[in-house]
Amino acid sequence: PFLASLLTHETFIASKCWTTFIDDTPELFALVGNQNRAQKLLAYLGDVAVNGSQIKGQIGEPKFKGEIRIPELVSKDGKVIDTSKPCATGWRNIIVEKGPAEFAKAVRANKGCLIMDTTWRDAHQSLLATRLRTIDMLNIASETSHAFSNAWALECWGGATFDVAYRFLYEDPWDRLRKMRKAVPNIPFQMLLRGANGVAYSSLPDNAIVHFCEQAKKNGVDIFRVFDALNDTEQLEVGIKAVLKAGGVAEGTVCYSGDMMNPAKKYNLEYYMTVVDKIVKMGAHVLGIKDMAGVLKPRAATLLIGSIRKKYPDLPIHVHTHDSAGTGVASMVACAQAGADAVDAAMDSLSGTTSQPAIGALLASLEGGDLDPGLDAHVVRHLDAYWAQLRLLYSPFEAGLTGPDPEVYEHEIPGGQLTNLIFQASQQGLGAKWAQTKKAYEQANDLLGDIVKVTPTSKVVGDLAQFMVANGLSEEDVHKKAEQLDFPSSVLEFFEGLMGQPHGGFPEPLRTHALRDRRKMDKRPGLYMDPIDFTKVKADLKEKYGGATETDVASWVMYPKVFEDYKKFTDKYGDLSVLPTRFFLSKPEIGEEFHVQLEKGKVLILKLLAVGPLSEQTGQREVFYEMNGEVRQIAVEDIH
Ligand code: 3PY
Ligand code: ZN
Repeated sequence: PFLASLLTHETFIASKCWTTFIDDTPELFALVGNQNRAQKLLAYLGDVAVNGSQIKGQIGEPKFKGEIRIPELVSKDGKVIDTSKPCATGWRNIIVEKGPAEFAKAVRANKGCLIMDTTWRDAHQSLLATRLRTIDMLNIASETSHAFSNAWALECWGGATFDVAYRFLYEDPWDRLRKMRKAVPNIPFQMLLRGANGVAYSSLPDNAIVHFCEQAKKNGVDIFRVFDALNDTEQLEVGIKAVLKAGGVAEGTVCYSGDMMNPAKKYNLEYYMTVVDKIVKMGAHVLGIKDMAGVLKPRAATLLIGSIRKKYPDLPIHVHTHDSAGTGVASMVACAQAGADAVDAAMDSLSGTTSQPAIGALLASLEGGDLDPGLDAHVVRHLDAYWAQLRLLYSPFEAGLTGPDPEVYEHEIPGGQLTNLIFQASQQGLGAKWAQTKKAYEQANDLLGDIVKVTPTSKVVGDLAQFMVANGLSEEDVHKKAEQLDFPSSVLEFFEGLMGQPHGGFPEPLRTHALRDRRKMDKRPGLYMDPIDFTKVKADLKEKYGGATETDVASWVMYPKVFEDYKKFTDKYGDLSVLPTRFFLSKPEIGEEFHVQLEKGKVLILKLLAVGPLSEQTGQREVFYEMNGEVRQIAVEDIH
């Protein structure tokens, strides 16, 4: 049809110059673009119809099969909120109009304790293997902008969402950021940055972090929670400086580990105060406390936040926790009472256990008093009707957690990793081994010198624990056989110094025995690395892909192989981020109609008509789809 329209187009017939033809007649080329996209989309849908979804980590089909209902938001005084347009008021306006320093002052002057909603980042990272897709955030974006107009921020980017978007969802995380930003103009967007590791799993050259932060700020991030997994302040400084240079709000963060109230433990109040002092000196606008495992008990919270507040009356404090043991609300209330300006929580349906504490519970605990977060609990509850449906839609990624794990105070496994390890154990039928893995995690941590555990160091401890279980090694065995053992690569990278320097140094002689003739870095890794040649990277990518945006460059620098695999996938199937999640993860019923909006005003109406028999000759099946009233046939290889 394209060639026919082309040959009969009056401009073409009039033989106008070919090169201006594209500019003068964009509708024909848009048509071709859309047909191309539609064809690629059909290739994916055909694959799913024959072979099922191949999304990694997916077990079974979504439990939610109906049409997702967008709830009406009703305020506590019974008013229906008009969500046809996003809300325009919110804390972001202060950041945009007056800058990060004035934002910090304004939040200190605010009486209540603000809430950051983590639903779009940490909640699904901790409960649903980070699989939440862009479309499911955009579908509720306008409602969210109203319900959370007085929130500190939406945590919606960074951490594991960056590589998982490319790797397993075949989405461009930058595209997600830009779309979310457009849909939610009023609430600050917060991201999680792993200091000198960026959003990767070990350090990168300093200029890669600078470039990445510039791009993140330009594309929509306002507040950067910058942490280092070992609280190595030199590593942390790389991230904080990059954020300050980019003009973002720098939330310099200390990771909380162990039990401050137990004098036998390594990390005590004095230790934390020393790290805080250094973060303040670096010029961070906000201090973050990151309790990634949910081990900050209420009494410790009172002491820690109280001490920081006393020493730094003007410094905004923002606390993050996980509800693994079920003490999240109690701890966040204790933080608020001790002087925290903001605490983290998640939408009720995506909260609890390894995720953040429930917003509803936190609002109920603080409402009406001096610390009232200033959100309408009624509205938030209505909004949660959406997330209740989504939790079922993403049921294939549930880890099967049954309740709180008070043992977290011993093993100290971070929320996201705890879910992940339970999932892996259940997949391998290692029910009994799960208890062993937790114990081994504790032992692995001791072997490594009782380190702060969060991405990427938590992976090091987890890998060593699994290695010990798989090989039946005790702590003593590891010490004795260290010179012969073939340690996991993450353990060797940690020992090399690629993740920074642990407090109190590396364990010896284990480090030397494990490394043998590998290098030892005793300064931060960035000092050993050559800067990235951005001009060359850009030219190389341009040559390979015919074009490269600045954000493509940032992604390639962070994850070259992941980026290239993503490009291969989209070359074959196109941009699937527009496909509703149910049909991304499972095939429709025969004859069931569904819609895919390629872009504004371009909707495909689709219906699966039939899946043909297996051809012995080709190993393929014919799939018949109806698309906008026309029957389309796709030949798909049956991989079963
Ligand atoms: C991450 O780095 O992805 C984390 O969520 C750490 O808690
Ligand atoms: Zn977290």
